Amino acid sequence: MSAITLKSYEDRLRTHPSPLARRLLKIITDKQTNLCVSLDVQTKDELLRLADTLGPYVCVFKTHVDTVEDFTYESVIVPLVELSKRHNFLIFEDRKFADIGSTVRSQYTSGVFKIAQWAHITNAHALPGPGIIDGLFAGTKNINEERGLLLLAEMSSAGSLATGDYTDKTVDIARKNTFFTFGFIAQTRLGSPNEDFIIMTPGVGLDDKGDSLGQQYRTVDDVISGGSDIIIVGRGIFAKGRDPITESKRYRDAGWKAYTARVK
Ligand code: S5P
Repeated sequence: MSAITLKSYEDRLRTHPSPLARRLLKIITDKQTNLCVSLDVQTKDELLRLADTLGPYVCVFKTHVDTVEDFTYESVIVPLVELSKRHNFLIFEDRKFADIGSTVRSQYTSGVFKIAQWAHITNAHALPGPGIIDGLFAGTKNINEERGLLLLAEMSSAGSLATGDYTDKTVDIARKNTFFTFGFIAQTRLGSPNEDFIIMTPGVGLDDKGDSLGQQYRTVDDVISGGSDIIIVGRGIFAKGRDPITESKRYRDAGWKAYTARVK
């Protein structure tokens, strides 16, 4: 893939249509990190410990709170939000909504997790059509802080059906509300050159090629030179035998170096 030239994060934060994206671009610029760590752990102690120790190196922490076995709102979300303020990172609940607007609105705002209350970012499949964005956006009505949505336009897993026409139509759907839908989970740069979607890319690993369940990894250089804005890394940082602090610094440095080369 040929290298893509894009404006700096700092230039983009002045003009981005989404308040959440402007806040995110400011954090990236101030902390000089385009690393999102995927906190895929099963206990609240591990989640909070990692959020505290790795907080300085990331712009975003991505969570799957439904996999935390001892989850309670008070013991997980309250301290996590506190840590997000202390270390200046955003929280991204990787919920991958995929239902009709009315249902996703309830899933986003209610139940045990009340995602809209605390997750600055969440994501959704475009499969149900534009009503899914309307439903989620309606869920932000009484929230007095920036909220943003990413659509899954492409996936990292082998055999993904989110390609070609599906990806193009996902971009079209995102265009209907760029105040809220600020970007994509994707593997490539999407949107036209005069648009500014934030691309967050999972399936990033410097030491592995994939796992036994279909995950596929690309290098940091490959992903950022291809026009992605933020790398999402999970097991590259946490897998057994790896030191999360050492690996976070390594991915942060690699991500920033690749970005600096891109904006030159
Ligand atoms: O296409 C995708 C989209 C997502 S959000 N591929 C992914 O792997 N993800 C998520 O990124 C996945 O749910 C997991 O939480 C993370 C990748 O984790 P890793 O351990 O493979 O880096």
